[in-house]
Amino acid sequence: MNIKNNIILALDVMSEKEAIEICDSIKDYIDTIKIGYPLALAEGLEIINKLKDKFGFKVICDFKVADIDATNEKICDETFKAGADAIICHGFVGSDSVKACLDMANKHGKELFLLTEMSHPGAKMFLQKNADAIAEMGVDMGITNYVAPATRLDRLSDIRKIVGNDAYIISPGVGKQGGDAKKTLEYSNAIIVGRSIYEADNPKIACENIIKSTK
Ligand code: O7M
Repeated sequence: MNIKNNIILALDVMSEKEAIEICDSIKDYIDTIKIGYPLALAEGLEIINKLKDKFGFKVICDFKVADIDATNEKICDETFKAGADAIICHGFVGSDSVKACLDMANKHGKELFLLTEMSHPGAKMFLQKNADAIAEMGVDMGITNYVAPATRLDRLSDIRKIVGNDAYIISPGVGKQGGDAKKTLEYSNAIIVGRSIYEADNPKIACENIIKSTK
């Protein structure tokens, strides 16, 4: 995926109106947005095509798909039909569940991102212990896109080593969760930023400052 300025906006706002206002202010700097449960549940999946049509964005749906294979297949199918360019799935559910997502992404000619280790402190309880194995599973399955944390650069670096330099890693946790944009981009292809942009008094200037900080 080619992502302008290597920044993905995590658009976790709760209304279409707010989403459009934020997108309008950052559209010169950002061409890829991540829509998760907050906005999709508040406004429905139609929000995907509304924002794509209005701004020409690429949309990554962060539904952290984590069910049995048969259910994952249905979730991914509906999400791609609704216009998503990519979907994010969890890896801890195992290769059969992940394969259902990968097959559906391939069927639609769209992309799949595999979530390895998460960025929040709670990820250390269970997920971290298996994150390397999740990344290895992704490599074995031929997956080329990954999500790995900006909040633990040692772990991000470990995951980069496992998936290799040709893989595409996107990293959440910059800003509010404590991660640094420039340091993260030493290992990641793009950062995911939410609150530091959409909660800023001026989201456009917040974007400019993040981009400047990465140079
Ligand atoms: O910049 P923030 O902290 O306001 O937002 C970060 C976004 O990234 C938000 O949408 C989270 O749901 C998401 N995220 C994480 O913060 N940590 C993770 O480990 C994974 C994700 C994510 O995008 O999952 C795919």
